Parts: sequence; structure tokens; C-alpha cells
Amino acid sequence: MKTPAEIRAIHDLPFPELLFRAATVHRAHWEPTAIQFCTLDSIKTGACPEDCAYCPQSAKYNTGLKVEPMKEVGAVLAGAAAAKALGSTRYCMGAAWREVKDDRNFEAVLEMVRGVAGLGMEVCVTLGMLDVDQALRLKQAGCKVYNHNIDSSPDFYETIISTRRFEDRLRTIDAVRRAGLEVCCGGIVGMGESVEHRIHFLQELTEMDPAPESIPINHLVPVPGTPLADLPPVPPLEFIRMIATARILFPASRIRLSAGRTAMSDEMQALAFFAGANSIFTGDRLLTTPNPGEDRDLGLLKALGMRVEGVPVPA
Ligand code: SAM
Ligand code: DTB
Ligand code: SF4
Repeated sequence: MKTPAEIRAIHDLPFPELLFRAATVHRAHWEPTAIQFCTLDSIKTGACPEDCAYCPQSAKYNTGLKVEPMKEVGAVLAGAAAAKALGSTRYCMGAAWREVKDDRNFEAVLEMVRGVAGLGMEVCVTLGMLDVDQALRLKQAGCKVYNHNIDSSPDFYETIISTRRFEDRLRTIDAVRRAGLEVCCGGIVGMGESVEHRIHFLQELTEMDPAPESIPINHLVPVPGTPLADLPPVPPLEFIRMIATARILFPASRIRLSAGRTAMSDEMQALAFFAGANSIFTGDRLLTTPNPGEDRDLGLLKALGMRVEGVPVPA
């Protein structure tokens, strides 16, 4: 655990000092030239009853999103196999649910988990709130990780979501831990929060013991129709400060440069990798919004002399 003042002191270091420290921590724990490729699959899209102000999938906002019923298991497994062929080692299935219910749809998710695990990929799911029994069933099916973000600081959270409490997020994360699943928990930068809110968001993560094994740092993707549609992007150097600070606070966790990469330059992404980000979402789509796509990402890694983690370097 760290105090907000301690975290702020790291965050506000002179930029070269901050990056040097982050890169030093990074290479002491990870191979700094390798990036993990994860692929997302939206297994149930849209019509979510929650009102998260950033989210195109909330039924409360008119974003023009095509609502889709639960995907067929076969289609999901075909998607996972295709992602694996392109170098992805982790497959994350997301559903626009408020919470998991013990119904046919959850049975279908368990079947998807068994299938993707059978392909030899790391399986991650993000399904909203759940209890320990449901988390245990996921674990028994071969799921490795559950993604459930705290998204921001507790006080800022109240201004972006009214349909659930910050404590509900913590309760689900606790259930995930009790079931022995790994925790993937991060947040979004660029929702109009102050630097102080960002510090408190990171501080909440430092209170988790053990720390989340993976921490996605998303840049808001502003989607027309959502209340946050018109927010300006966070200055790139401020965003890199968040990546570097997260790396220093969580040396052994994966830091994932998550949503928002289509609007980032190659230089900005290169800085994020130098500052300790070591995982990205690949493919043309995140859940519902565009993502750079395999060709651009492979091109970027090539230009940087970096490689995809877990994939042999071509001769
Ligand atoms: N419904 C589940 C939940 O809320 O946990 C799982 C899916 S939800 C889409 C997963 C995460 O996506 C959110 O916690 C948020 O961090 C991220 N997200 C959603 N919309 C986003 C946006 N427009 N920009 C950046 N991240 C976003
Ligand atoms: C996370 O932190 N980011 C991913 C994943 N976890 C599930 C989702 C990003 C979604 C971006 C908006 C969209 O594509 O709908
Ligand atoms: Fe629903 Fe998750 Fe989107 Fe919130 S973030 S509206 S819970 S899909």
C-alpha cells in the first residue's frame, strides 16, 4: 500500500527521471522487447442496463450500436483460433451484462471458456458482477483471469456511474480472488478526471493484496451519443506518466496499453512500451470500437525492433 502523496511524488518526477525509473523496474521483471498480444471478443453486445457514462453499450445512450444476442459457441471458438494464428496468446471474452446470472447464457460462457482453454490460450472473461460460486465455476472450466475494472477513483466514479457503487466493484474483485482466479483490474484515463483523481485510482489498486496480475490502462474512446463524447484527449505526456507510474507501483504486473490506441501516434505507443506497458489488445476491434489491427501493430513492433511475446522470432 502507498499513500497518495507517495504516488504523486512518483507521478510528478521530472519526465526523464520517471521514465528511467519505470524502464529500470520494467527490465528487472520482464523482457522489455516483448509485447503480449491479447484479443477481445464481444460475446454479447449492447443493451446493458448500467449507465457507465463512457460506454457505448449502455442502453441508456443512443450510440447507434447494433445490439446483438449471445454469440454461438462455435463462432467464438473460430475467432479464438484465428486470433491464435495471428500471435495472440490471450483471449478475453466480454459481455454487456450488469451481472452474471445462473442461466443458459452462463452455461454457454463456460463452454466457450473450456473451448478456448483447449486451444492452449490464456482465457480471460469480463461479465460484470459475480459471486464466488460463479467465479469458481469459471475457474473449473479453465478460465485463468477475470477482468473487472475499478475504472477511476472512488469519488470520481460516482460522477460517471449511478447504477452501481464503487464497493460493488470491490466485492466482485474479492469474489474473483477467493475463487483463485487472477485479477485483471485497471481503469480509464480521459473521462474529465483531475490528476488527483488519477492518483487516488492508482492508490486504490495498491490497496489490493495481492496486486492485480494485470492492469489495463484505457484511454477513453469518446463515442458519440455517450455523455463523454466531446471530451478532449489527455495530453500524451500525461498519459505516459500514468503508464510509468503504474509500472513503478506494480513491477510484476502486466501493464496493458488498452483502449484508445487508434488515436495514438507510433511515437506515443513507443514511449508507453519504454515506460513499461507490455501488453496490447490486437485485432480490428476492441469490443465495439475500432482498434489499429494486426498489420499496423506488427509494423509498429518491427519498426521498434520488438517482438510478439510467446511467438518465435522469424529467422
Ligand atoms: N460489463 C462488464 C463491466 O463493466 O465490467 C464488462 C465489459 S466493460 C465494456 C469493460 C471495460 O471496458 C470497462 O470497465 C471500461 O474500463 C472499458 N470501456 C468501456 N467503454 C470504454 C470506452 N469508451 N473507452 C475506454 N474504455 C472503455
Ligand atoms: C479493458 O480494460 N478494456 C477492454 C477490456 N478491458 C474488456 C475493453 C475496452 C472497450 C472499449 C470500448 C469498446 O470497444 O466498446
Ligand atoms: Fe455495461 Fe460494462 Fe458498459 Fe458499464 S462498462 S455499460 S457495465 S458493458
